[in-house]
This record gives sequence, C-alpha cells and structure tokens, in this order.
Amino acid sequence: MKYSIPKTITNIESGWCPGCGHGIVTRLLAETTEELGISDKVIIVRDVACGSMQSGVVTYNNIGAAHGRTIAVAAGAKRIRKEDIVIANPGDGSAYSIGIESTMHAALRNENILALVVNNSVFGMTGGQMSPTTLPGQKTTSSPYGRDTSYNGNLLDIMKVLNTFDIAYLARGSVDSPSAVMKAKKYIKKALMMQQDNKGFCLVEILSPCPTNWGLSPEDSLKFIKEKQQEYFPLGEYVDKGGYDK
Ligand SMILES: Cc1ncc(C[n+]2csc(CCOP(=O)(O)OP(=O)(O)O)c2C)c(N)n1
Ligand code: SF4
Repeated sequence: MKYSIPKTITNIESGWCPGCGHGIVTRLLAETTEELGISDKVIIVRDVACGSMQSGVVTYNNIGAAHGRTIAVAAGAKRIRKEDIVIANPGDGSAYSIGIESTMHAALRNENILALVVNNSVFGMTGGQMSPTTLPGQKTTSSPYGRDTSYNGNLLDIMKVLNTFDIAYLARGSVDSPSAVMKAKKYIKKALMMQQDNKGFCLVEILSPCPTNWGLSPEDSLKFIKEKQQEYFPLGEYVDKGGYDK
C-alpha cells in the first residue's frame, strides 16, 4: 500500500464537501498514473460539474468541457494527440443524461480513451436533482417523494447497455470501503494500460458518495452505497479484452 502523496497532487485545498467521493477517485487516478509513469502524458477532460473542482488539485494537463461533453472532447483530443493518455471525468448526470449520446457513440466508435464516471446517483453540482441513476424511491430535490419509476422512468445501468458493445473494458467499482477502493484502483489501472496498448474504449464507473445532497453523514453515505446503491449497480468487470490477468 502506498502512503506517500503522488507528485501530481498539489497542496491546494479542494472545494469538495467533506466525505465527497470525487477526491478519492482523483487520488486513485494520481496514484495510478504515477505508478505507470504516465502522469506527464495525461490530459484530463473535466465537466463543469463537481468534478471541475479537481482543477488546481492535480497538475495534469486539462481541458474544461461543456456539461455532458467530456467524452466527446476526450475522443477528439486523443485523435490528435495519440501519444497522450486521455481521460474524461464526468459525473453520472453528464455521462448518462445530457451526454448519453456522446457516451454511446464514443463506445460504438471504440475510441481509445478512458471514461472515468463518478456515479453519485444525483446531479450534485446543481443541488441534488434526480439523475438517470437515481434509485427507485430515492428522494432528491426534484423527486421529493422518491423516484417513482412508473412516472419518472427506470434507472439506467450503463453496464447492461455497454456490455453488448465491441469495447475494450467496462467495470464498476466503489469507494465505500478500503478493499473496494483498492479494487477500484485496479480497474482504473487496467483501463489505462489498455489505452497504452491501443485496445480501445474503456469505461470505469465508480459509485461515489454525495453526503451533501443525499442528506446523510459521510459515514452513512458509505452505508448507503453498500446497502442500497450496489443493489441496483453491482460491482465488477463486465468487459475485459486486456488479457492482463492471464
Ligand atoms: C448545457 C448545460 N446544461 C446544464 C447545466 C447545469 N449543470 C451543471 S452541472 C449539472 C449536473 C451535474 O451532475 P453530474 O454530471 O452527475 O456531476 P456531479 O456534480 O454530481 O459530480 C448540471 C445539470 C450546464 N452547466 N450546462
Ligand atoms: S455536492 Fe456532492 S458531489 Fe458535489 S462536492 Fe459536494 S458531496 Fe461532492
């Protein structure tokens, strides 16, 4: 286990709320790119949502994309800078709501990028509205009586959709416990190795707490992920064309 701070992490205070998962995902990414020796080659594409508060916290080259367009912008950046490692870092609202067509078409084109999606089951930045991954019965600011699937529609499990596509890697991790965090790191690392080997499109989704908009303490938010979110969004690897485990 590594305790030293990755060189790409600065000492600037982040804007994330206490207990937010965005910081954990950023830390995992920083550790992983350092271990692979690729930190200087990373271009990260951030959404205007809570992921944008990564700005200043890590020293990667970065592009700020319009809401929902991180994956499309990352695909474009990779096409012109093939030697670089390009990572889109949207939230679930960005990747599965306004940006769902960018996600689907980047996957259909098997673009050689990593989409690292932080799934907190709400639109975090704008005040906790219902997103495509809000759980049935989950109360949000736009579903105050709980998500009613007969009225609001069913939730979207991207693993069920993309596992039929010809892509390189598809996995879902979580940050609800130390062991889950280590597994999530393994998924991110594998996806980045695949990009280095030009295998194609990789999507890694991380179940992540948003204590502020869930109205829960940081500790109870982790329980919510384990007991509720994972019931609808099972963890694991769904597509793996890397062959690195053999
Ligand atoms: C074109 C456009 N539509 C809507 C918005 C408002 N907006 C900003 S962030 C956001 C949702 C953020 O949710 P998510 O992508 O899940 O990220 P999170 O903040 O939860 O990490 C919305 C609707 C915007 N900035 N631009
Ligand atoms: S609103 Fe939620 S996602 Fe955004 S920084 Fe706070 S805890 Fe994180």
